[in-house]
Amino acid sequence: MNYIKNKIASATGVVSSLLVNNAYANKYNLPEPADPVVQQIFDLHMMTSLIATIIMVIVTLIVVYSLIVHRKDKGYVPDQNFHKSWFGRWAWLLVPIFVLGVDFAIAKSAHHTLDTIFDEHAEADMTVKITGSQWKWSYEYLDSGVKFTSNLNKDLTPEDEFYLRDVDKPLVLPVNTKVRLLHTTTDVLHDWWVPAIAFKVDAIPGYITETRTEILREGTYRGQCAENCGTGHAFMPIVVKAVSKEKFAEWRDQQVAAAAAAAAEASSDKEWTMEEMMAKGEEAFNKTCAACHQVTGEGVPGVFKALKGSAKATGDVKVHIQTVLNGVAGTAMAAWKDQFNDLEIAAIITYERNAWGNNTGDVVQPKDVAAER
Ligand code: HEC
Ligand SMILES: [Cu+2]
Repeated sequence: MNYIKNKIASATGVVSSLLVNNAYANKYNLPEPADPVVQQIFDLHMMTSLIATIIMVIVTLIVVYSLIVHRKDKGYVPDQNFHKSWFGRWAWLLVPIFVLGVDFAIAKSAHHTLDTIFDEHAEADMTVKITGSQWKWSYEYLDSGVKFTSNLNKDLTPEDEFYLRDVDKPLVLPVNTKVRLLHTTTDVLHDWWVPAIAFKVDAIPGYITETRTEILREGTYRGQCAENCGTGHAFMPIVVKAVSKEKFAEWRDQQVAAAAAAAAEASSDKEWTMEEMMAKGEEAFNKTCAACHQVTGEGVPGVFKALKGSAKATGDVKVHIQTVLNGVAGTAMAAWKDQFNDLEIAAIITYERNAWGNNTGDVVQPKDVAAER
């Protein structure tokens, strides 16, 4: 009995969320809009759902009425001359006119929304370039030069609320600011999709596509890649943290300072020890390279080469450095020179040359990497 009561309650919830425009919090509906264009899309969705619901109710009532009243076993005799009556003649014209009227009512607002979405001259206060790769997102704030990569948070388990929906570094954006989002990818089609704050377009290799957002409320917004981009498609979630303009400026300045400090460290003359490089290298490798080469360095036979015992990872250091800097053309092995500085690449290579029994004893220094760039 309680089960049925609950079912009725949740069905009522769905219907009322369709009928009542501001039942945003309902878990059966689209996410609560936090951007003016998304609000328009949401309103369109509510309007079409309402129209569809009304039509469905009317049609269902007519069908049920006919099933009950027009039964042969009740002696009902079909009207053979319906088409000769006034309604029978004019219905062929009136019904399509009515349907077209409904279509135009929807098309008018839909066209307005599409116009807003494809406005090529839209103003923006700042621009973020978003690059999809198998299987992570990289962000670059073109105004301040801040850039970083956002990876799946692998520490969560299926019991956690945001399992597979959380990242190590979220995209931080200020509220009430017009942000232009530029989309591209380094490999296959991806699609940066955060439904509460922005409409979506495909990210296409070799092209730049564009969307915008103007986040109205502070908070955390989550999304996913919306183009099937390979076996890791489900493991490249998106998290956007919207903060006040002041907090954003503070965060941005911190990032700029941290990047400058890291660059200074990478280009200093310091000779790094094996322990320092192994620790740095292991962290970076597990975060970025293990997706394909695996934490064990054994790769996936036939797909991702093993680094454990590999001739390249134990042979000539220069060739090894070149492979990591420039990738291997025509394979999934990307060029990493733009994503890591010399220190990071030196650490990763030192790790690869000494982990998993690859005991070469080589400690690669940042200047060795700089020489190969
Ligand atoms: C998207 C999957 C992927 C990721 C991520 C990846 N690799 Fe690779 N890597 C490959 C593939 C595929 C090859 C084999 C290329 C070929 O056919 O020569 C390869 C080859 C290599 C080789 C040469 C191995 C050999 O024996 O020829 C090295 C070294 C290497 N990768 C290092 C790295 C490092 C360092 C990282 C992280 C910064 C990394 N890879 C991230 C897919 C990947
Ligand atoms: Cu993707």
